[in-house]
Amino acid sequence: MHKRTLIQAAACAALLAAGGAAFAQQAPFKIGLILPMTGQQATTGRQIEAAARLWIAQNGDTVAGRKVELVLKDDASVPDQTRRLAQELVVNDKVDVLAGMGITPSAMAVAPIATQSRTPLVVMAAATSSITEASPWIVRTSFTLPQVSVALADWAPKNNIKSVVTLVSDYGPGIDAERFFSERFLFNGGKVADKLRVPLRSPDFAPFLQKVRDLKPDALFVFVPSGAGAAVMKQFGERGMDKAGIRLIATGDVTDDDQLADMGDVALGVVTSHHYSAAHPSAANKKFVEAFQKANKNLRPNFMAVGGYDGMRVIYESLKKTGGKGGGQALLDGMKGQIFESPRGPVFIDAQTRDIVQNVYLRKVERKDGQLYNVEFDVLKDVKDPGKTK
Ligand code: VNL
Repeated sequence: MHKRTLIQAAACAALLAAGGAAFAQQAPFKIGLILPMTGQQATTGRQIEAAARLWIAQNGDTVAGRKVELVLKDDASVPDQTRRLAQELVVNDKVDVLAGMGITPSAMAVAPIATQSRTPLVVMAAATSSITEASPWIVRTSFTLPQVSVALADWAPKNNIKSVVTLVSDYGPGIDAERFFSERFLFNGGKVADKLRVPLRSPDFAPFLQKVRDLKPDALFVFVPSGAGAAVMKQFGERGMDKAGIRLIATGDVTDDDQLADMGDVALGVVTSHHYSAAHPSAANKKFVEAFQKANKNLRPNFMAVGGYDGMRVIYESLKKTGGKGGGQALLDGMKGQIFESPRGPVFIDAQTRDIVQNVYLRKVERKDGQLYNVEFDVLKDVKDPGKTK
């Protein structure tokens, strides 16, 4: 009796040990994805989550034999929440990678946590140039405002736009857009009649647009974050700006594919520059848009979705390179220098800056198959972020 119990106990312990080892080996690879699923930037969260899930559905939830788990958290784009959630994900959930970051203040709040915990942070949305300099553990798959603003400042003076007023959201990406657009536009001989900044939270564009009407520039240049474009467009139309002969030019954040279909005729003809259009005419993009719409009740993917989709690819490819083992430094090294064809076109993660190098397209809003789209008519190839200080 006694002997049998001992043998049983020993067998049990051996089983437990073996099970423990197997368990340790197969602990899932965790991606802590922090997004604004509620609040003013909720469309960004919805787009990126859908894109990340599409990536997993298309590529499987196992990489090099290792199970991958997405741990999604909603920060409502409140930076204090983002920081707290990132801390919890690193300390309690022991995530291997942090990802998401709907707005610049969220990315900035998490940067020190990435550095201290040596956890790679894949920024999929936020687009202020300096973000990648806030931590050597940051890799970006979205874009930067300087990257997309300069092309428009070259296009405008060649197209009868000699004077502008700029109107931007008063925080990181808006200040980048204002500065890089204005500097280049001035360099090209243009005149900037005024620079207006609107608050990020619950902006009222009316008084600003009134001021623009009085100044009567050839064009109004706008940056507002994804989700706010439709309100700008509506008020631009209601105030008769277009009829007063003022053209609207913008970064593609304003004619956001998430909202563009419902913006109406006022959007027709608006010229923007950006890195992604759902109408980008490549086979890879057609496949992406079709699959995304099929999986999401016909929702059209926007540039945020592509940032999320490509961010997942960068994580998967890097995990593959480590043979499923992961490890902060090895993952970060594996992310640097990746080259691939994104739905937006060819892209490259610059190993030096950890920022994305990509094509920037000039686009015009046109009706295509009965729906409004950003139709590309020119391209600047392989544009690096001009905002880097080093
Ligand atoms: C940011 C930049 C956010 C561009 C955006 O949408 C955007 C940012 C939420 O860096 O905060 O379109």
